Amino acid sequence: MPDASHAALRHLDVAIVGGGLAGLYAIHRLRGMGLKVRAYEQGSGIGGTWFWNRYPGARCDVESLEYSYSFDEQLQQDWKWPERYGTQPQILRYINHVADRFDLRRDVQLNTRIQSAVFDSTANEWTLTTREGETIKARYVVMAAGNLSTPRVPDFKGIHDFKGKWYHTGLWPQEGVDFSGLRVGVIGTGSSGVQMIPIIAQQARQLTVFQRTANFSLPARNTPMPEEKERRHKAEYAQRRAAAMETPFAIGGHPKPTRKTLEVPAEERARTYEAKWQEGGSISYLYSYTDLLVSKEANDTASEFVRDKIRSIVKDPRTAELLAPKDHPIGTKRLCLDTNYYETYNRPNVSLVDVRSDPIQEITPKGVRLASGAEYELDALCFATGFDAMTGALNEIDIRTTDGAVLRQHWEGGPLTYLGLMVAGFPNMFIVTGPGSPGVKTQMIASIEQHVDWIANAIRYLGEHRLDRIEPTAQAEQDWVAHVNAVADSTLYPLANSWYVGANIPGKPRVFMPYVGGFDRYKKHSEAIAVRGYEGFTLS
Ligand code: N01
Repeated sequence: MPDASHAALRHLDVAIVGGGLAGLYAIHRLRGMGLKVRAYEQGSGIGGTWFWNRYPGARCDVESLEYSYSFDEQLQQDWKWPERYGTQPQILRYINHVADRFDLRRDVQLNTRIQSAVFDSTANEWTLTTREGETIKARYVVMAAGNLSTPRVPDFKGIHDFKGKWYHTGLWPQEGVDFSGLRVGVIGTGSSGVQMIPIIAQQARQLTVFQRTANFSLPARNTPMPEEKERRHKAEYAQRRAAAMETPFAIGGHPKPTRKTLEVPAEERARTYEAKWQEGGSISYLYSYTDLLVSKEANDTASEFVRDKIRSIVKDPRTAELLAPKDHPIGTKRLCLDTNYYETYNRPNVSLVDVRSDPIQEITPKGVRLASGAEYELDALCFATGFDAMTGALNEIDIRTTDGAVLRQHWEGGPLTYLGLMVAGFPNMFIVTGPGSPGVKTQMIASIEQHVDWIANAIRYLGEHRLDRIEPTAQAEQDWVAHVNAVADSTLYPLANSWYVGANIPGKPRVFMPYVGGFDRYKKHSEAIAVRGYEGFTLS
């Protein structure tokens, strides 16, 4: 509950929704402009994604020297990442360090869920209300509520009758879970499932994985941080960050490919794929050739290489064939990174159940029953079933204006934004890495910093020009959404049933949500728009 100091009506320049990596940087950046800001975070701690996703094996799939803030040279020099890829506890420790180092906590209010946000079109002011009963007034709102922050457990019949314990990866208990000696079921084989399954397999008496769709996964090849690698990286950190800005994924250190896949002889291709498989990481693999994400024929070669790897690792041929993805080209769903994922299926205590051919019918008090009637008795059940991605967090807030605009209605047919940053009809409301932004297809922190800087500059511009509001025109929004879709349609991405198109949520409109034209193009374009006096926006 908020303490007494929160009870009075609060007036802010900027109310920030969310206390994760985006919300925290927004506090730092906007407070640095002399603005009165405050972030509202529903969790009992800061960190967003890295606060909630504490499942066993949770780890970032971008290397730790890249997946970190760039806004402070001394911070990036001082911080020591212990491993090539940061674990959830390591990243959460880093976020807490940043909050302390830059004194951000005093402007974060924890355990506070924003329930509604209403824009008064006459006063040009937002009024936010919290579940805890507080009212906040602010000139601007920055929605930093995350893209994968609304965990989703499928609506299985009988789930509440299950006698064992069940968990979702995105709502994992802070104290952890001990699966020793238990019969455990995991539903879902996306990035979360793929990371969690090898660890749970080591603890559980029996692990049953319920797979609906096989996903491609590459070895992470995680290691303790090599000292020499860290030293070299830090010696040229600023240049490396700048170079990352010139790439589609905002990740440096990978030479851009120059050749098309089929121009290269098959034996040479196989050697390249093998070298990248051995090196580990997903960017390097997708950077093998220029056309892997635009040509199906090219992609088939990279997909088949990984399918063959799966067949060579997994001893039982039936299990191997089930694990080998065939319904989407590699890279068109988020490519997973793993440590011993496929090897785990060779363990005697692990079995794979295909719930594509025999779907889950219901959860029973004892376990999981499939349509065929087969029942699996379980002591614990883990849902790695994903999130209501990109729109879930904002649609949970009742966002409207006194002019009658309602965000949930505006987005009924799928999210509409201009640059992923603002929505027509909702003045002075900014979104960090929203739908229509490249955020989720990039090194997320780079996109967060770029978006927040853009927002800060827009707010400064309004102040300097004595203007009260900014909003995109309906035409600019329509054109941007059409552009986002046209870019996606020129690639193989739409071939996959992924959360990028809302496919994991029954009834969600199928619209391609992220901008896949590349971080580099997006950054130049959005910044040029600002330089041209905020083209496509109405300022008044
Ligand atoms: O979720 P997902 P996630 N019956 O949506 C299955 C980021 N992330 O939490 O594909 C049976 O990818 C579903 O099956 P299907 C990353 O961006 C990053 O794993 O819909 N199965 C799928 O297998 C990632 O993409 C990191 O057929 C059902 C799974 O559940 C995003 O978060 C780590 C089902 C959901 O996969 C989300 O990943 C973790 C049903 N009714 C996450 N409903 C790293 O940085 C759903 N499924 C490493």
